[in-house]
Amino acid sequence: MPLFHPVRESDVTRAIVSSFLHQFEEYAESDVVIVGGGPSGLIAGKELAKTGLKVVVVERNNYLGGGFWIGGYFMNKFTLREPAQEVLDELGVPYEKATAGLYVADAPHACARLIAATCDAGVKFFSLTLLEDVILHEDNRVAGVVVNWSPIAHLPKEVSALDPVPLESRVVIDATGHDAVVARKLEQRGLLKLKGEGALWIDKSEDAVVEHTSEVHPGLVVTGMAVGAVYGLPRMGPTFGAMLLSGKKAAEVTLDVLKKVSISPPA
Ligand code: 48F
Repeated sequence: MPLFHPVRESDVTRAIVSSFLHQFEEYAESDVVIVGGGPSGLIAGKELAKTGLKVVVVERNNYLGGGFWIGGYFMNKFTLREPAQEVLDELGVPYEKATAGLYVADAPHACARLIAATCDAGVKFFSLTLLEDVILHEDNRVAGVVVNWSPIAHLPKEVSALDPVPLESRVVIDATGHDAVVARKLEQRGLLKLKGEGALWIDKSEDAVVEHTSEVHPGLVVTGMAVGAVYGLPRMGPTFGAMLLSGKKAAEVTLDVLKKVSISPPA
């Protein structure tokens, strides 16, 4: 007597295709698109989805977490400074005190818990999905993103010339880390000037990143290391408190933006 229920192979394919397409169709329009599934993007998504908003994360890799799986060098321990350990308390991640105000934790544990909490909050994900461009509407307001299947970037020209598809949203969050990919799309069109990331200075960088987490252009909020690239702030290396608190602030900023604007879809 077999352990598993009998099933047709074609039903396995149909289950995947119809579930994915249903979700893709539903999230062709959402309240918030977050580009980048690293720590700052995941925290922002979790906080926003908790309020009932429709949130989707677009991630070019086939896994979420960005740089949060590894702390520094090749070692999977990360640090954070007070008061960011409170976020680990919320997520249920254990940590140890290293020195006064400095904590160390297992990166895989924290990353896995953060991903799970983000899923539990209701955020949806498009993996292997690369941001190619932004949608700009009246007054150059960012009104969504243009995405493609990410392996396309590594394929021959005949294939890589495939057209991408647009995803509409009321706000876009750039959580693409050091590259600040979404903000750069605006820079390419002369709508924003990026200062570029500064050299490492832990004490200065973390407060500055949280402080500068903001709406940099109508419809576009920046979080995490993308903030450093936009505002020319020092980098902080393997300490992650600012990523978590910047993600939280990005959610607050986004809620304020959404309160101010009421954007209806095109007729
Ligand atoms: O790099 P990442 O973890 O950004 P973050 O949230 O955190 C930075 C820290 O990991 C660390 C640090 C802090 O101590 O210095 O670097 O700011 O996550 C960025 C995510 O964005 C994805 C990328 O694969 C990663 O998972 N990403 C980047 N470009 C694109 C993208 C793109 N064009 N389309 C889709 N996803």
